[in-house]
Amino acid sequence: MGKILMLIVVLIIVGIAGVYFTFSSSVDSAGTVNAGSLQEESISVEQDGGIGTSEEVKTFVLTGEHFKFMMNGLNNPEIKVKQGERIRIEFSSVQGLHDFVIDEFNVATSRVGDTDGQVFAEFIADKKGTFEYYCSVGEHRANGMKGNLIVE
Ligand SMILES: [Cu+2]
Repeated sequence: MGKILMLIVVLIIVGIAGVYFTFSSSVDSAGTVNAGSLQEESISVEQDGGIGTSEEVKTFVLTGEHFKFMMNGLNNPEIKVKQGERIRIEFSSVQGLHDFVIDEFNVATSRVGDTDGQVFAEFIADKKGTFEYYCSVGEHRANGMKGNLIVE
């Protein structure tokens, strides 16, 4: 009797594991297909696949307002990364029209106003140094809307 119970328990466990495995692998493939509906996500998924690495993306979330960038309460923050890292900049405006540009990495988001939501740019920090990021709208850069990306 005890052996039969044991056998039933084992069968149930194996069954659950099998269902779980099937379920999780179908979620993986469905997730990739469904990502098409989320434009941002599908782009990063494709880029990750294209490069052929599982390296994670380092994300920085900035906002723009009159003549300055903000990140975590800091004005025109230093953005420090390591050489070779994949960087994602998520940018939105809380006031006025702005963008986020780094010439040396060919990074430029589209210009956003405060009702336009969030845009992003991704790049690989493939060279060391200090590079200026700035807003290319009007005289914003000259008025101090800029900061440094430091690649170590
Ligand atoms: Cu600006």
